[in-house]
Amino acid sequence: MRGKKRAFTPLEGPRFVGTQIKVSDRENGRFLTGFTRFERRKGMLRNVIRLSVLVIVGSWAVAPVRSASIPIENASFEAPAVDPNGFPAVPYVDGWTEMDIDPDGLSRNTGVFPNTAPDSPDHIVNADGSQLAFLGSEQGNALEQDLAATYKVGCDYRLTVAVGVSGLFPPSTEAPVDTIELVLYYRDGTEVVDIVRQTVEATGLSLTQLADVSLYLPTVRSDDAWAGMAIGVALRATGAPGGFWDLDHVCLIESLPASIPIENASFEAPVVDPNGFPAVPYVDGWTEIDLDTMSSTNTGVFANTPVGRADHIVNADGSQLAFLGSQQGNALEQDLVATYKVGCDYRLTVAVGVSGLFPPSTEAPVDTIELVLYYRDGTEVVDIVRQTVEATGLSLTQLADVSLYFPTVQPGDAWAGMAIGVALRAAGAPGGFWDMDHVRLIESLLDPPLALAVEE
Ligand SMILES: [Ca+2]
Ligand SMILES: [Ca+2]
Ligand SMILES: [Ca+2]
Repeated sequence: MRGKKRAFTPLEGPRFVGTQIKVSDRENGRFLTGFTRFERRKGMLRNVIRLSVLVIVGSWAVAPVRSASIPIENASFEAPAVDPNGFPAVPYVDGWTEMDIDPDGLSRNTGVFPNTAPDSPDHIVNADGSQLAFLGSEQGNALEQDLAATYKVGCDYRLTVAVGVSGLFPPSTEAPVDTIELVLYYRDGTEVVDIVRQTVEATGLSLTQLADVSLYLPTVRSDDAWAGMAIGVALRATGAPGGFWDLDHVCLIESLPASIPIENASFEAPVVDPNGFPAVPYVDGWTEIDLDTMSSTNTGVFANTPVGRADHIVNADGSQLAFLGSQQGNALEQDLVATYKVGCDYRLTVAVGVSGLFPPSTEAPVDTIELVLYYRDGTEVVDIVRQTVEATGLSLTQLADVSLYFPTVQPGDAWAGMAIGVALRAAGAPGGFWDMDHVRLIESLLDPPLALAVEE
């Protein structure tokens, strides 16, 4: 494109003609790419450039790159290439460590084979590329690979493999049913240590159509032994001898769950006057559903007491918390800017404690609160999922994290694409107060563990 003249028509405005150059945008202290020569109003070029910068930044903010495919060597088992004029299988798999218990030492329990011609009755209709792997069904046979990538703190992982069964020598589908395991492991020294395993049964699998099976590893924490260690992938036979599995298209997706913004999530506003009464009956950013319609004294914020005081909350986030009267009907609600995204799952977490002076009842009937995710049908609040939390066992000086898990949003769900609603509702009798802090909503792109889905 260098030196070549290009014409473009921005937003049906005046026609700009020119070559691409850098333009200094002094107001924002940076260089932008633009077009030099243009007809008519000069100001509009600047506006168009600004607009395009905004659009780019905006689209990053809305859809950040949050998941990535982790490279796996020979993930589709296309190597070594099988000679089309020779025997239609090779007992080796490039890039993988073969655990092969072939009693004759010929490595015939693991290898690769080419798919048959499309008109052949045993053609695998959804193979990836032109070859697949075979794996003998007897426990002890396996394919393993230590990846260059490592388990990253804050990320979760999904391993997916396309699985089928040999037409000539299928694994047993009668008891004891043959199985394989998908495994994610790390190494402690040289020893393989499994982190998660998913067992897959031969029952219902096809010889001509592979089924995707998945293994899910939840968010890696900094204190996990595998944090920062090389990722290990294993596909292990765990059955009896005599059968063969077909494997293809091993895929590992790494995803960084996103934190969804919640206004005043830590209840630091309005700021409580340090020289005044240590509580305010209002909560910025939240809709207060308060049974005390006159004075709003059932919902508000309060300042944590100083360190060393008997009622100091040791793990408060920031310097303030919210209080919520225990009587059913009191609640804090917030309609977020973010929407429920198809394919995502959500975890709402709140730090909860009880008032030292007026704790909710821990004797029958025990007071409870509910964490709720909702959407609005018009103006009406429609609960999607609720989690009840009892006052029993909660502390006045140490908050406990309680969570609501909401699995994958499906395309047909009424709330798909709707604004996310968060509610914290009292569901008990009057007389007590709950302490709440640090509301968090995490969105993850990965499904929870998939059940084996077999398509006929
Ligand atoms: Ca393949
Ligand atoms: Ca082999
Ligand atoms: Ca706080």
